[in-house]
Amino acid sequence: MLKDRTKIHDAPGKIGQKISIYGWVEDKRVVGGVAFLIIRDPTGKIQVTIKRDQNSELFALATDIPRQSTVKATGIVREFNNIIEIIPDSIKILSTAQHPLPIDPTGRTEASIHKLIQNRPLSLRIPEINAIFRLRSITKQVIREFFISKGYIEIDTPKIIATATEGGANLFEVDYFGRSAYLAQSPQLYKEQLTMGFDGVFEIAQFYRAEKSHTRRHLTEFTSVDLEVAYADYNDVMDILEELMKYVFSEVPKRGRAELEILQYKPPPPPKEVPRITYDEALDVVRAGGVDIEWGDDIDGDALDVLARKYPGFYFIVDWPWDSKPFYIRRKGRLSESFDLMIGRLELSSGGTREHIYEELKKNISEKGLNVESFEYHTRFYKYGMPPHAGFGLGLDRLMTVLAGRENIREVVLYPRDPETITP
Ligand code: AMO
Repeated sequence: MLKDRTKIHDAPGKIGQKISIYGWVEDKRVVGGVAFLIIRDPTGKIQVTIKRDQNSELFALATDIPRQSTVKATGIVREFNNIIEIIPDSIKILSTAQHPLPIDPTGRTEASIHKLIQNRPLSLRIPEINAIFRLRSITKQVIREFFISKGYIEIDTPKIIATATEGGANLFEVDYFGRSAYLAQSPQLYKEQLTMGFDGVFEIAQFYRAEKSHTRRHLTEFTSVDLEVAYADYNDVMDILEELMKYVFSEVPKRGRAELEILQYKPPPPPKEVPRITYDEALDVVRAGGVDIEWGDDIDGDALDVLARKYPGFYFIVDWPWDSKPFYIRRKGRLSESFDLMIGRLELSSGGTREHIYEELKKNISEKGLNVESFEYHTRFYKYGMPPHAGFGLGLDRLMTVLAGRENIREVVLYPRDPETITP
């Protein structure tokens, strides 16, 4: 099949030639003695024209084909009245679509986001939805390419783990042959350990948070882009993250031009320079905007609205109170060497310098009220020459909402998981 397949977007270059296309019947019209099939594949659509008086058998077959059936059409490509069409000498039905369909894959009748997700494979026949996931694939490729160009090593860390990394809450427990195990919330501790032998490591993988959040930016299974770099501090990795954002927001629109055209969307331009404001400065902005906020509070709700009005693009909030950050972040008095990368109201990434001194790390663990012994499997490596290191975790799904111009994180994830949904 593949050998004789011409992708539909290549058909206009083959006028006068005989080609075979494979795709689905998006639409069908019969006008007098002429049947018009609109056949689509992921690359585009084309008209297939069959005249009754030229081929009555094919005409009968074409008029009977249920829409959305998958077909192979073979024939000569021609241009007529500025329309590229195929005059088929054969049409083969490869798989018939049963009606009624659960959603309208032409996208003309709008379906709820829930219905689209429940019928994800079929929804991919809607050009906009198909374009979102192609753009996601392009984005992952661009990110991977960036990291590889820096010499970082792609790693795979376990998703079934014995202890929490991001704190005890939000953990999915699994029965591991009669013992308790958990789904990984992030690759945090493993990626840190691996800086012992590599200059930098990255992973793009799914992680799990048992958060009963019903927002448009939280999932229970999300994809994280993680980086960890040896001999680096938080300023160094903010530089890398800023460079990554510049690269992604300039490369993705170039390589995903066709997809963004279908979506009729222009992502924000690559940032020129990303301001770095301290947590304390952020509180000043919030208070000046008339919102009450105590030192130590998270910045969310109205406070975030105020901040996003002053900084509608990318910005870092740095030096968060140590109390608000996990044990692995390096402490700086009552503050920490940490950052969040924001775009407007949306947190895209967080990271920081890690504590790499064995005794200090153990102190951090106990000050967070965690059991020092249960982290010994991890902390023991810090006795053997762990380099200073820093890194970040970037939410790919959230990033995709910005790149594809979508409001809801569920629109950019093929099979999203939230507290209510674990099917399909
Ligand atoms: P954090 O918990 O801030 O940090 O997560 C990093 C980024 O991952 C994304 N994210 C989520 N996206 C969708 N649904 C969720 N439930 C969800 N939770 C997190 C966000 C967030 O900014 N280990 C640290 C990172 C590090 O320091 O390297 C961590 O996991 O975009």
